[in-house]
Amino acid sequence: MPKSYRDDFPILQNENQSKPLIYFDNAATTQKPYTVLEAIDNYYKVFNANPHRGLYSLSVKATKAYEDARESVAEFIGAKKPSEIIFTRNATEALNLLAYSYGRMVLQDGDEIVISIAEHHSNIIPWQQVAKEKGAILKFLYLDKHGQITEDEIHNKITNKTKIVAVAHVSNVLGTINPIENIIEKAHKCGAKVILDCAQSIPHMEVNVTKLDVDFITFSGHKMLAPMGIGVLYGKEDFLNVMPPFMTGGEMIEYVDEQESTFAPLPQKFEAGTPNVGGAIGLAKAIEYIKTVGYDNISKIEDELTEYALEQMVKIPHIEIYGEINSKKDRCGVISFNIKDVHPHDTASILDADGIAIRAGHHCAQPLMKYLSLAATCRISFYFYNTKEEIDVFINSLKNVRRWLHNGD
Ligand code: C6P
Repeated sequence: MPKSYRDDFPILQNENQSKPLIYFDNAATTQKPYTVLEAIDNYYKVFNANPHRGLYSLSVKATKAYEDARESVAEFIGAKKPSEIIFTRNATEALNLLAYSYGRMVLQDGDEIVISIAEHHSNIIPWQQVAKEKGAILKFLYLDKHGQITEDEIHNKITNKTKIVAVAHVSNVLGTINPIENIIEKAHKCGAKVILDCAQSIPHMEVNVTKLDVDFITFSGHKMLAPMGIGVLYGKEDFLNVMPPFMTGGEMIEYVDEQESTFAPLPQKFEAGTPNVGGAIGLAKAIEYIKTVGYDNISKIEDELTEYALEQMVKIPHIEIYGEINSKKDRCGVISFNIKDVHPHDTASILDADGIAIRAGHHCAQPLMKYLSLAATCRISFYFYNTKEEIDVFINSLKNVRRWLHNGD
């Protein structure tokens, strides 16, 4: 990997616990390059103003930057129009918007919503809530022993009763890439709409909404080099147009009377209140950075890192890895594992003492944990700025975990 990528990230020059920082928690959030940090800094220093409201030049500039960011996102994901891009706080808010606006609008008693057992809580709880309210039924696609959703599951669970299918493109626990083309095809044949949670895919691979013919996608900026507090909902214009607003207030109206209001057209209808202009500018810069590195390059680097890590991890005694261990199969650089007789929190703390940041816990996927008969796992997740040298340090540290705790092997 050219050294220059790493040099672009100020935090990667720092130490953690007096050791060089090894950041392996990229599925939780990614680090930010200088260009993104500088763009946000410049916005607040040079043209901070409330967009869409002011008639003075500073506000016009802020409005233009915010709307330019929307255009960048639209172009990046292959949307037909910028107005199909709704800025939210994060993927969670985008998924809630869909459940409470689209879900409430279309679901009736006995209708079915299909999700997978590997969903993040953000793509489970909103559907549970709306299903209860509407008398709809929440059904789950289960996984085979490799962590994959099978053809049979898709065939059997998605039926003419299904109104909504909402699945993660990539699992945040197992790193599995789901068979989304087949899911979209089956759902559309049955007249259902498809929501893809791209929180864990879009930082690493191309997502083109037009090629996929997907109805809605959601993602968070902070998992793809942008700041926290900016997320995206993409929706096909025809659906967004007929959906009721999720939140109401300033910015999203056309006219407000004492008892009734009319709403602004897309995208403002779904963006109540002062938006996160700095966040949108940061997201546009992050997209620019990702394009410069290139998805082909990102995949190549991450596939090599995943293969290198898995090859060595499987040889460590007492380790159990969950999901697909063949790095060539449909999987990304997210690896969940446990060390026998060691609580994942202890593993994470011991690795932290060596400067390595990993996540341990249920990863906001408790139904998956229960399905796999696990309480928690350790999880490492790579981004293109990670290196094989970092994996070497991690493997050494991992080998010492049981020794630390048991004075044993
Ligand atoms: N997963 C993780 O460590 P927010 O928090 O709204 O930015 O993203 C929610 C979300 C939705 N879907 C998937 C597949 C996700 O992985 C996440 C966030 C983080 O795995 C934080 S729990």
